[in-house]
Amino acid sequence: LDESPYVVSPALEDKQSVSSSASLPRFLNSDLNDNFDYFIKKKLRVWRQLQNGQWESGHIQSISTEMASVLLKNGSVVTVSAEDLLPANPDVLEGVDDLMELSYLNEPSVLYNLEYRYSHDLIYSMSGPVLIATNPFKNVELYGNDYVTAYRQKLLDSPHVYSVANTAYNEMMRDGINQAIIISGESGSGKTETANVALQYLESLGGGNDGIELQLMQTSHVLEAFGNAKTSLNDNSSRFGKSIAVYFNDAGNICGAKIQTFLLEKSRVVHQARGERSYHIFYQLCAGAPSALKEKLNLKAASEYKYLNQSCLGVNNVDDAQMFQILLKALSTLSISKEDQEHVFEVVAAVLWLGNISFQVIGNENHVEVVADEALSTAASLIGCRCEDLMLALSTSKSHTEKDNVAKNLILQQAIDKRDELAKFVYASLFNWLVYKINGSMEKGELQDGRSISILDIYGFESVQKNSLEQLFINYASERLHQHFIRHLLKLQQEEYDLDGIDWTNVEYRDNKDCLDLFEKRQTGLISLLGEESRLSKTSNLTFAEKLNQHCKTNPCFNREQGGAFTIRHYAGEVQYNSIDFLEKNRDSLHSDITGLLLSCSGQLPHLFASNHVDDTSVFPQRSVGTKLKAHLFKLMHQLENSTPHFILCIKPNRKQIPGMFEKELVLKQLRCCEILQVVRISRSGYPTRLTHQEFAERYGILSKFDIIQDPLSASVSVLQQFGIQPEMYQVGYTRLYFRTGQNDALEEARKQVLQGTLEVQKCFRCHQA
Ligand code: AD9
Ligand code: MG
Repeated sequence: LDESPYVVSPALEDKQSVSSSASLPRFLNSDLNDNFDYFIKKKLRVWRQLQNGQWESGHIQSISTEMASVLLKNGSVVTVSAEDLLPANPDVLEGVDDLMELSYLNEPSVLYNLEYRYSHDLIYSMSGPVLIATNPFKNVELYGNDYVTAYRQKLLDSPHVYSVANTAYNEMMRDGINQAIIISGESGSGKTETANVALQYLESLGGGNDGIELQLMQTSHVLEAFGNAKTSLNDNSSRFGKSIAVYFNDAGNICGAKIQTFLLEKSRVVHQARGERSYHIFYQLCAGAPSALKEKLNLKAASEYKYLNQSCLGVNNVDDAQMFQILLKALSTLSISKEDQEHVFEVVAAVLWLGNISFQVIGNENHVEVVADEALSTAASLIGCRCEDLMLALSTSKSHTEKDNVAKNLILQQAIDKRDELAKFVYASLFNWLVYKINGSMEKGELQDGRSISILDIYGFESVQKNSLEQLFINYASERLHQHFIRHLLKLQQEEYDLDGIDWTNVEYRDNKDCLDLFEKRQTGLISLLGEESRLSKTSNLTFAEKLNQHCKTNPCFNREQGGAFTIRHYAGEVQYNSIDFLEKNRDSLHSDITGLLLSCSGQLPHLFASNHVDDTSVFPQRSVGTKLKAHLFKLMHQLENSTPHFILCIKPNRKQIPGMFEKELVLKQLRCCEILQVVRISRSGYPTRLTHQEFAERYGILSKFDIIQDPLSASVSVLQQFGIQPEMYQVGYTRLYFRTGQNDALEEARKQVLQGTLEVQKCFRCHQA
């Protein structure tokens, strides 16, 4: 630090926030003026921006008003516009734990710091209150019992998920307030792994005698087998959102846990894009089922099933058979009986066989009938119905006319859709049922409000080649969570400073409110319009696109494209969506004859799924998928608003999913989307400790000679002066006193000493209070 004799005002450090009015280079602006000679004399390091936007470091040789000579690492000297330079940090700050410690906070310095750490396998860094986790794409030696113990005992304090979890735990025990560990990041950035690491820490806190902590980790094996799949962005992509709340008793031991899941991507069961797979469980079952089970389910190799052999069958470095063994163990640990496990696999196999059911065209009107083959008979036997009933349900459709129930014959595409509808319904119901069963086995007793830590792992932002309703919903959920991030880290703090009248230079940031409005506006937002178009008859994706355009064209995040396509400018990038299938997918209706078929089944689970469906639709008959998701996210936000948040941002360092590769521009894009520099800036120049005048006077009044009842403000200020707290280290607001980090430590210490040692002062304190 001794190379850096000046304090840089946050507003002047960064390229984006520096005014260009002065004639000096931006990094030597105004109050740095006095240090100009010093900067050159010391030949301090700078970053120079290259044509391609990247940055290269060098040392300043000389500088004029507009141009600077810079000595580069390779020994050459270049003369560049001083406009293209930013100050670099002194070597002593290389690889600091917390970006807050950087003397110069600008994009190249932050990137360099993260890259330096990444190359030393230091994948975690703090950026003020946010933990940044850069995906190593390899095993790093940072986990396990020894590390857990070291973080618990505070023998280690470098940034880590363990340390975030430990803070959450301590705050929960101290304040009696629910905590939330909110993990964000784009697809493949490491959210699910990070959530598992956090869970591992909580697990180590131990439970009572009921072994609940042992069950916690096993939940991931089950949820990932049934809810994760290989996508083009991630070999183990979560196709559902998840929040797991771990509950504690007064002694601080785990006493229960509860999982909430959000919207599983159903379409994947019947169709996958190029290079992608369906849910892991299908391949695991085919590869790993013991022979008796294989025989019972009439199982073939994965390649024999049409739902699986569309594009890709294996995942690099993953042994599906071995994963199946891990799954079986997890199901047993979670107290799912052997009998129930068999029912589960019957449903999984039934889905596979349904996919192999084929149709043949009969008659002149292109009507179809189901081919009576092995696929039909196995599927029927696995769900527990007669072949004829299944044939009828898939090749005809009952229309309820006033007079009679007339069965209409279907054409090929209608029959395929109906078959797929059945497969998707059964699979999604199975997933929800598993979550329900797991919750049942982890609910050990009364769960107390204010004694829980939730770990949130919602799907990450996605932009793929063909973006459909699945991506739209995933990105909507991502926007919702991003708003929470912004609100807590950027908005609320600054609003409070503003309202309380303290001296504060506002830090600008991009709010995603417009984008959320686009989705959520009542009646004219995307979710409402989509719901309405799905409900009405004679609508199509084109009428939807037209309506959307009509109501949203003035929204800055919306753009209509050709046909039924449109573009949304998300916080994490622009995505073009094609609305073909939107209405169908959003309606997500189940033909009544499919429900009827399942209700008549002897298979325990299919029957249960159908009756649950009937119950649900009788409560909310017209709810579309989008409306349900919106309601679910609102409920989640409500829970989060009542919890103390702890943010973890996962960063994907390269698109290839390989270790050791740090693509700067990709990382920068992610840091920018989450306004990380602004978060650090606000934390650095902010005042994390706040007390109302009354609270301050009551707590530290015993250190003051003034009467705190009569005049709390004078009492407070006198204490601050008495302890030599510098004026720039605190601010006096209308209602509160604000302190920079650590500034009240001296007061706390003095207070402790007074309370412990000086009776006389205590008496005096009591008489003040009286
Ligand atoms: V998605 O939005 O669900 O598509 P995530 O959840 O953000 O995505 P995930 O946790 O699945 O990403 O991580 C992707 C892959 O990165 C994992 O399968 C691991 O191979 C790898 N990864 C992530 N974090 C770590 C880690 N801490 N250590 C080792 C990791 N590997
Ligand atoms: Mg995930």
